[in-house]
Amino acid sequence: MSRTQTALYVFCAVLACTPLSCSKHEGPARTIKVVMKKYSIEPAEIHVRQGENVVLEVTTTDVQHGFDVPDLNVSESIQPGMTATFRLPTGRKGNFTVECGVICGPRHDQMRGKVVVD
Ligand SMILES: [Cu+2]
Repeated sequence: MSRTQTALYVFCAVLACTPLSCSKHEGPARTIKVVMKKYSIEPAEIHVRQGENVVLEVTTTDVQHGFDVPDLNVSESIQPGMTATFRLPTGRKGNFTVECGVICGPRHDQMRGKVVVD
C-alpha cells in the first residue's frame, strides 16, 4: 500500500466512525412527550435507562410553566403554543423530582413529577 493509499484508508476509517455511531448513547433518541397543565405533569413518571438517548418534548395546555429537574440541572421554560425540545440527562441512576418552575396558581406546589433512571 502506498502512503497515499494508507492515508486514504485511515481517513475513511475515521469517517466511518462518526460521532453518532460511536456515541455512548444507545441508538437514536427516544422522544417522550410531556404535557404540563394546572396542576399536573403527564406522564407523572418518566422511566429511562441509564445512558439512554432521550429527548423530551414538553408543552403546556394552559399557562406558562417550567420543567425543572434541579438534581439534573434541567430548567426549561414551557410557553403556551410552543414545544420545548431538549435532551434529558440520563448519565446518573436515581429518582429525580420534576417540579414546575413558574408559580402558576394556588396549587402550583402540587405540580410534581419524577424522572427515574435505572
Ligand atoms: Cu406550573
